[in-house]
Amino acid sequence: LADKMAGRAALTACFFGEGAIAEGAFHEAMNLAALWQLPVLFCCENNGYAMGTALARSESQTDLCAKAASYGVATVQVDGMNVVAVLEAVQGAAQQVRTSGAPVFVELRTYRFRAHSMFDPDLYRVKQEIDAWKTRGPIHTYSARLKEQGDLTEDEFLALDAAAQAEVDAAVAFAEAGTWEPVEDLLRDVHTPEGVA
Ligand SMILES: Cc1ncc(C[n+]2csc(CCOP(=O)(O)OP(=O)(O)O)c2C)c(N)n1
Repeated sequence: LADKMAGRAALTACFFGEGAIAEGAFHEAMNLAALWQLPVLFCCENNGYAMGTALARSESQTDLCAKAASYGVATVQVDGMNVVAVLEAVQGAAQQVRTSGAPVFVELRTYRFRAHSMFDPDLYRVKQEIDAWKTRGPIHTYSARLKEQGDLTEDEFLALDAAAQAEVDAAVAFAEAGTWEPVEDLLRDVHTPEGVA
């Protein structure tokens, strides 16, 4: 909205899980983005479970694109496990937002291999389901495709994998060695008029 009012040619991308679609804020955002023709790319990562709640247990309409479409928002559904399909779908959707100035809703159909958090005992689904989705894991399928095409060797893959693991290990070590934020910083970047918060 700010970009449109200021006449800036910008696009805002919002990322959220399908769990957010059960919240009123999603519907208000869809309505106003469509009504006011705002340049927003809504990216919904639909992994089938909001924490431990399967989509069909919380939604009367499980077709998420139909919900966005009911507000007059253009929609695209894509296999979120396919790296190339995601790239193409999101590039196309972003282009559509830029040329039309109107919002587009992208549903990325994917899966969460691990529990929602360390407090989630993961008892709401069977191991076979997780294993079946793992065979479609994008790191495996995309690296296999690159190897088939002759664009990646096993050694190169292992080197990339080790580099990614080292980066994560370094980030964890950095976080664990860090100090607590000072209390004075709690309201930094919180956008409220001074004194109100
Ligand atoms: C505004 C708000 N409402 C409710 C919650 C409680 N809550 C935490 S996670 C969650 C479900 C999230 O679902 P999804 O985004 O699909 O996440 P996933 O389990 O796939 O990580 C909810 C309702 C919250 N954190 N914030």
